[in-house]
Amino acid sequence: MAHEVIRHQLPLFDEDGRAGATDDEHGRDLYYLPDLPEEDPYAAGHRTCAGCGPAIQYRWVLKAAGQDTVVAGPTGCMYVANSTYLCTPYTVPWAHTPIASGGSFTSGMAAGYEAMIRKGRYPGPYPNILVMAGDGSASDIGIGSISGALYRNHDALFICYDNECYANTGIQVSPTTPYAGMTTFTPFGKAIPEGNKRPPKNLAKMMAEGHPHCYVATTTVGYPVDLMNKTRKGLNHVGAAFLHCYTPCQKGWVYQTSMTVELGRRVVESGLWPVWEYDPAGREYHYFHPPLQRPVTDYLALQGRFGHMLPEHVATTQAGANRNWEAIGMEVPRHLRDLEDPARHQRLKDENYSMPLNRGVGA
Ligand SMILES: Cc1ncc(C[n+]2csc(CCOP(=O)(O)OP(=O)(O)O)c2C)c(N)n1
Ligand code: SF4
Ligand SMILES: [Mg+2]
Repeated sequence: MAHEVIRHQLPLFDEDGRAGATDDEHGRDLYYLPDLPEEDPYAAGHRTCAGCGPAIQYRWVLKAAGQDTVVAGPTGCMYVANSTYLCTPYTVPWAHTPIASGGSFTSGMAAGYEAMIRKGRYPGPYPNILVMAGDGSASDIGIGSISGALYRNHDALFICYDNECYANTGIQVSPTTPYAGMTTFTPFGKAIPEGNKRPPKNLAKMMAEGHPHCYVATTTVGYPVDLMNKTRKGLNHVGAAFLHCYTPCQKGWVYQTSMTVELGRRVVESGLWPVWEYDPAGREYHYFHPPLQRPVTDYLALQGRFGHMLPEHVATTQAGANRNWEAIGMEVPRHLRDLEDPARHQRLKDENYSMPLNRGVGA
């Protein structure tokens, strides 16, 4: 007789801190945190860079998932920096997979647990199963195996931690590198002054449109409660879920280490990273409308990877952000429309708070 597969239902956290508690001048309560679990299945003692966005994401995701969790990680910074010889920071079972196999490995884990529980060989309940893949893995080398896992609807959460480059091998361009983002493979120069000419692949929308039965969401490390709740929603969803999380890379992007979380908010407030959820039951998108709309320079100037941008490049980025505001159903204020004109800009390195331009990024 087949045994029943019992699944966890993780309660959601109170989310007022994202937009509801608005007692500072920017409409953001940066200090709000609800009661969070004390456990940290991603413990201190790893070897990522100071201010590493993916490490912050790993910590919040595993705090939300809890102790009854199994994790896979395809090759990337978060495999290398987290697994020095004979040591990992995980207090839960964890496996390294080849960079292309995050999806297929996790499918196997999910199918294996389900079969073992049904046959009475594992007592259950069904554990939280998740994989955290970099953007190089999830949007490029390993996208096929993740898409296959989503299509087959394995009961697991597939996360892309997006630091917008192949970081571990020396900050090379990836499909999610933004327009004008400098990497070691997209240096700026006389022939190509903007560095990277292409806009980023819209990975999360590809996953939602391509797999309409899956729960899909975007978030950033700037909104810890949103990230933790979407982790729990993805795990509670019976079937496959995909989460795309913006995670700044201090080494590759060249910014002050204390600014990781701030960047995670500014990228949303400047219209460059729409935060949304796709509900497979109603086949609907729910967009977060931030209380503040900033010019893109408030975001770009904090990072050395953009320091080479000329006025026309900044104007192009603003035009892209404005189209994003329209796509999520927000008005584009007059002053942001005006900033689509290159004549309104100076070179980015001349903006206030501009970080030094760094040609040796990732070297
Ligand atoms: C098939 C294959 N190609 C290339 C590599 C080399 N490689 C190791 S880590 C890495 C970078 C992965 O980038 P990403 O997935 O974005 O993770 P990040 O390093 O940025 O955290 C690459 C290209 C590999 N391990 N396997
Ligand atoms: S290179 Fe970037 S992603 Fe890698 S450990 Fe450093 S900050 Fe984190
Ligand atoms: Mg990456």
